[in-house]
Amino acid sequence: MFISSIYDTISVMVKPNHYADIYNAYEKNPKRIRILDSTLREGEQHPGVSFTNKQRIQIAWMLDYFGVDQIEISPIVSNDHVEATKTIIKQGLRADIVAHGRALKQDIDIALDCDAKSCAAYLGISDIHLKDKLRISREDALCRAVETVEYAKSHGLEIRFTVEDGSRADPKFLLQVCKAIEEAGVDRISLPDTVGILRPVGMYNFVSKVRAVTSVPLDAHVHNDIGLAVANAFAACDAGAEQIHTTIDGIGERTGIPPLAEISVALTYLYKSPNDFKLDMLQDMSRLIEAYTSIQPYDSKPIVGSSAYKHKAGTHLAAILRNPAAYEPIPPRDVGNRRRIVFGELAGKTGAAYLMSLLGLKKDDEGAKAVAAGLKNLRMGDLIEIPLNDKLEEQMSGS
Ligand code: HCA
Ligand code: CU
Repeated sequence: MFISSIYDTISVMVKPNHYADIYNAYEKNPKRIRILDSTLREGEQHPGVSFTNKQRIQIAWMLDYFGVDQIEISPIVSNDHVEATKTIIKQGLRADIVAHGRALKQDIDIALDCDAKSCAAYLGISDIHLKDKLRISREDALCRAVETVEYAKSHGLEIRFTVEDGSRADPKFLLQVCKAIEEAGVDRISLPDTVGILRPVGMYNFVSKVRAVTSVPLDAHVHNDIGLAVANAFAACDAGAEQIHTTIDGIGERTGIPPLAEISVALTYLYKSPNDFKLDMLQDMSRLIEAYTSIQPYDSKPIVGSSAYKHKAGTHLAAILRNPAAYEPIPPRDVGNRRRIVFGELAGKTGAAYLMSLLGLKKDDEGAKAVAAGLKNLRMGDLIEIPLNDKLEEQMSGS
């Protein structure tokens, strides 16, 4: 009796995620992981996506207000993109605007023409890219990489260099290129898993190898072909990368790259990275991209999906009505989403009683049982969904 009451007291004092936090915590002073958002570059490589310049400018403002560190755009694509890049740079946003292009002087010139302070150049370094895409030798690639970096630096630009398809390149050549561009003065190196072929420990090893031979800040650019992009991005950070590339809703070539929502929420809540993101903008940003692309995120998409905060099974409803943290790791309002209760054949007695109280009916045990049985008999699956407004949430916490 006495022991169980001690346990009861302890269990109410401890925050719901406390023990999970103990498992997650692996550093006393977590380092800050930055975000580069590439919705305007990688995102526009998603099939069917092409923003207008007005939309590009609005997206840049939103990303900046949200708190990302860098925003990437590719002025080399078209005159429209040049205009968009120039205009976005003129806004004087807090985030760096990175002009992305190939490892060619002519692309660096376009970045300069846009008055960019920061640029990114990519060059395939795997044998398949060298032989079948670029048709150049390793020596040529090495020269081109160094010359591009030197050219950008001599024109006063910050430059990130991307060793494209680096995860499939000969590690000896990868390290040779990284060391050579470091010597040439590169400001950051992006380590991409361009075709999404690594598992998390593979990404860890890939980044560790480069981390061991250079002190240049490293970016993780990972693709989601097998669904491991978010996990791989964090594995890269464990190995020393300090900036993750994202897009809103994860749009990008093929299956895309890590979504901004998952990365920013995990950084804040699971990695305790000291960023200052306005997480409550996340669902609105996702809706904006949906409106501009007609790509609807799947309903169970983490954080921003329409089902991410729906509760359905009777046992879940019973717990949620007492304390939403029972089935919500992060409160929906923190990320701009809303809690919804689904009433249907799984609602059970507690769900039925709650539904009755919402409809102004007197709650009684027998009535609730009858309504629960009625919902089950209808065999209609989900009958209604109720988004909880402030008043209902208050009532819930007061009951
Ligand atoms: C591309 C390739 C790239 C570049 C990544 C980066 C990749 O489409 O240009 O510049 O960091 O996945 O390797 O997106
Ligand atoms: Cu990519």
